[in-house]
Order: sequence, then structure tokens, then C-alpha cells
Amino acid sequence: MKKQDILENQANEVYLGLGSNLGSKINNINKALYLITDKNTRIIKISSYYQTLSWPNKKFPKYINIVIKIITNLNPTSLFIKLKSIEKDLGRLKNPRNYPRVCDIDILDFNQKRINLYVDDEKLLIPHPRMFNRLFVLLPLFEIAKNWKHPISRKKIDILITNAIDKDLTTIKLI
Ligand code: PH2
Ligand code: MG
Ligand code: MG
Repeated sequence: MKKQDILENQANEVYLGLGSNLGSKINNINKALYLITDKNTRIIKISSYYQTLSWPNKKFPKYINIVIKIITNLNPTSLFIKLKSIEKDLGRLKNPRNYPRVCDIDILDFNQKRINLYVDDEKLLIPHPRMFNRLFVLLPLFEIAKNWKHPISRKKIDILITNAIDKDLTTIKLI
């Protein structure tokens, strides 16, 4: 049996980061929340909505960012495919990395596991490799998971936040 299959049909605890900096941002996030919920997937926590400066290019429009916790019986590949299709339904186009987007949904943490695989030609790396020194992810995550630990470094979320504050120029506003 493949490792993927073992993860299927069980209640996986997953954290997702959502961001929008194009169009009707709050609406885009809310539509994504509506589409994420289905017979396989339940949303169990939603952070506040945070207005954040676009990183690394502050000249791009500001983002709305949230983090949610879901329970899903989808495996990482199926969840990834579902989230990509939601991004597409919401009107996301293929653009260079870090370009403004209608909606971005990133799998931050899947059952505290290290996952490294290809879905078609796209690389799926969990925990999300670039996100854990970014306050636009850490602050909403802290709000809904005060004792969360990074699955690989085992660093606690409050330590990651302290370390990120100096580096990150994101100005964050609760909306
Ligand atoms: N996502 C990015 C790049 N930059 N900046 C903010 N503030 N919020 C994001 O979600 C974000 C970003 C790549 O996905
Ligand atoms: Mg992203
Ligand atoms: Mg993404």
C-alpha cells in the first residue's frame, strides 16, 4: 500500500492559509470558504481577517489573509487538486510567483507530517516552505492554534513570531 493511501479516509487535521489581493478581496475569501466545505471537508476554525502589506513587493495591492483549520478525509494530493480547482473557479490566472492573485490557498500543515510529492508537474511541499517566517501566516495561525509547533523544526508558534518580527516588514491590521 502506498503511503498516500494510508492517509486516505481518516480525519486529517489541516491548516490552510488563504490570501487575496485582487478584486473584491473579502468576497473572494468568503467564496473560497464556501467552496472548501463539502462532504469530505469541514471547516472547524477561522481566524480573523488581517490586512497585510504584499510581500516582498509592497507596491502591489494589500492582501487580506486568514488561516483556517479543516478536518478532511482527502489525502494531500486530492486536497491539493481540490484547492487548485477552487483557485481557478474564483478566477485565478497563472502568473509569476508573488504576483497579485484573486485567491491563493496554501496547505500550511497536514497532520504535522512532512510531505514532498509531485502533482502533475507541480511540486507539493508541506509544511509550506516559505511561510513560517511571515507574519501574515503566523499571526492568524497563532490566533486559532496557540500551541501549534512547526512539524519539522518543532519550534513553537510564539517563538516563530518573535523571530519573524524583526525581518518582516508586513504591517498588519485586523479588519
Ligand atoms: N502570498 C504570497 C506572496 N506575498 N504577501 C502577503 N501579505 N500575503 C500573502 O498571502 C502573500 C504575500 C505568495 O503566495
Ligand atoms: Mg501563498
Ligand atoms: Mg499558493
